[in-house]
Amino acid sequence: MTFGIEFVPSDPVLKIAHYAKLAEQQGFDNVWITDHYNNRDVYSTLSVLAMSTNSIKLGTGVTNPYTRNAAITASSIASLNEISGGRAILGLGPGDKATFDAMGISWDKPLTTTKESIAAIRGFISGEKVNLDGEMVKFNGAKMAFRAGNVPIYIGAQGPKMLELSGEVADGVLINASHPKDFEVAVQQIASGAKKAGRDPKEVDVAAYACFSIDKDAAKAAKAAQIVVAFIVAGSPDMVLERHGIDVAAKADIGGAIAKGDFGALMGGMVTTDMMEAFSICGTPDDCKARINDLLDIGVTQIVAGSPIGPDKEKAIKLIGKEIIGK
Ligand code: F42
Repeated sequence: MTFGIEFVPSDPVLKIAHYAKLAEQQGFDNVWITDHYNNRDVYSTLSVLAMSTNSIKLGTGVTNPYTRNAAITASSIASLNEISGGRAILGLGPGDKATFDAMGISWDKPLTTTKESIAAIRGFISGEKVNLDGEMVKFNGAKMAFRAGNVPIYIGAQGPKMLELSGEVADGVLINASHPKDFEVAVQQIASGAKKAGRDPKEVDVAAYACFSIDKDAAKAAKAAQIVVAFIVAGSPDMVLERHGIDVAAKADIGGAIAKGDFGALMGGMVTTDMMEAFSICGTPDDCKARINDLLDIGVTQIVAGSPIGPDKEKAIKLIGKEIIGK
């Protein structure tokens, strides 16, 4: 099992570098940086992390094939691989419609675009002249002028077809989920994609990209995760809510409270214990360890501690290092 940590560069880059260094010291294997146009740039952030750490692997968690052409992504990730001495990982997912609507980008065929982009990026990274006449991605003899070694490619996926694609073509998959019930289904879908491609499903690193909140005081840990869980509920497909026995109507209520900025209502009972249980790894080190063990039993191979990590990030990173990774 490996441990990852996610940072959202809504924080200044140097602050993230401080946390990443601490995570490396505490035994984390991977740091993942999210990519949204309105935050600090993912590759600038990862380049600073490359210079301030020594061994932790550095991943985009995740970038997308719409805002950046596949050749540009290949050049960026290969540059990071060179700067970091071979520590880069490319995490790629299709992104979401609302973001691209705001940017005036049409979000067509996300699955096909992801699949074809990965084929092109693999070609660029391995130094090939890329000729691709895909449905969504086209290249006519483009080629990188430099090589910087191999880069593993992970896919950010939740849907059945995306999970199957991950099994077919990816080195790993980052799944935004925290509960064994979600992974029971996902692991089967990944395995079916792998088998289709003649691969051993074990070749695919299955990462729980989880809402994580740890503190010695369980109530403090829960309080820090409530808002993140509210956003997850508001954005979850009905099928996922039903899988966890959560009233689908609550989604609209929580979405409404988020839209109004009514955080008092959200913190005052709208986010139920069942929701916390379904959509976060949360509580004391023992609580978190119990959930992690359940996830490992079901086939998860990497735990990524995502936002909020804990009520106090620095304390939380140290607590994970001492009480979970180090044990
Ligand atoms: N998105 C970001 O923008 N930034 C991030 O930093 C980020 C991090 C992140 C981390 C982990 C993670 O799991 C996801 C993350 N995401 C991030 C979101 C990510 O980019 C994707 O939005 C998300 O993972 C994709 O969700 P999904 O697997 O549900 O895929 C969507 C596109 C979907 O609808 N999938 C369907 C499925 O069954 O899997 C398939 C849809 C399909 O088949 N489409 C056809 C096609 O060709 O695309 C077209 C069908 C037609 O009718 O035309």
